[in-house]
Amino acid sequence: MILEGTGSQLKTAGNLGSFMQKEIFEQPQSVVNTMKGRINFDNLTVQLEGLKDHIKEIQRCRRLILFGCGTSYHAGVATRQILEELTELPVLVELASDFLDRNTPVLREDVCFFISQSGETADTLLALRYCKERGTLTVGITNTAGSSITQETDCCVDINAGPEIGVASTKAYTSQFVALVMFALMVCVDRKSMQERRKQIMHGLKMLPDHIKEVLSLDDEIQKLAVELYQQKSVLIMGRGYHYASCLEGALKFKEITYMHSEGILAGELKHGPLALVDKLMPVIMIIMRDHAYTKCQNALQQVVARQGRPVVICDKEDTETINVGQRTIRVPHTVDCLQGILSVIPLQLLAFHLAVLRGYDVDCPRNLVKSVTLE
Ligand code: G6Q
Repeated sequence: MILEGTGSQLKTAGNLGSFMQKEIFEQPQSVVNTMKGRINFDNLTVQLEGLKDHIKEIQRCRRLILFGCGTSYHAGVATRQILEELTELPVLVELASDFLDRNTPVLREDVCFFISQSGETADTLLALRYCKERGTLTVGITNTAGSSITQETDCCVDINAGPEIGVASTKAYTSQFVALVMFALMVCVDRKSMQERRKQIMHGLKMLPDHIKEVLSLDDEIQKLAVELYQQKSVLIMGRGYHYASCLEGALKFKEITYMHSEGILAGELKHGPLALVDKLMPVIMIIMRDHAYTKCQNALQQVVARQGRPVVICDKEDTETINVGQRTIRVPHTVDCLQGILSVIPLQLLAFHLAVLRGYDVDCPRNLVKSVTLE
């Protein structure tokens, strides 16, 4: 399906032209569906029914291990930091295929999470069986009730994002993200020292649908950026901390549907190699948000600019320091640090979509890919 017209033309026609675009624009509602009936914003509690019989065991465990492939793996990378902070447990994130290639020790005291939109991905399912055989508690995070992962895990959280048809995952990613943050909030409910932090995050979750709407309203601006970029061969996406996952996920969207070469680069690694790629011709997108990594990201920006790079910066709309230095910016609303990654990834979803349309590709069914990878 080749789309014509700009994003806004498609939207005002009340007829979003592809499943992917429709699913990107559903995110203010899909994140609400993930939270619905589970969060009480008055008494600041979270109840994930599927986990309630196992929560004590989870609180006593030694490590959390998150498994997934592709986008679902990125949801683990995106939430690792807040899980470490709120659970005070070591958290490992594993690509299921890589985990299976090793003879990886897992311990009975580990709790293993299997993140999968479809619930049928072969590598994730095989990793689940491997962990089960070794006696760990297994938890599914899926979008498909009745799927193999929901049936074979000891307990499960349905992310309730609604059916996702576009091969490139969008709303499932943000709902997986929200579900994992809710899990972290549930685990630390009794920790006195965490109550202020929990309140902040709950507030961020409450505001999330409005913040996502605000990001989606940047669609026309992002479409214009796509017009400038669509004939390029390559795009580098750089960030760190909470936003490294958005870089990886953005680069995956670019590869999948635009067929452009794209890499998500951890800004802390720039000097160890990737900086050699930067010159005045290389398209670069940087994510710089007002969080604990801000100064380090500003340093990375200076390194890129010093090599004649002209990055587009996704930043906080109130960050005048970044806005005033003359870089091209995409300005998103500010939220609590651990949820900001949801707002930094959506501009990249939109950009990938517009680039693919301008390049004349079928955004819903990219070449060589299928929605559910049921073979190893
Ligand atoms: C991303 C894709 C893909 C997907 C994996 C894992 O845009 O949809 O990377 O996330 O194939 O699929 P499941 O989440 O269904 O396990």
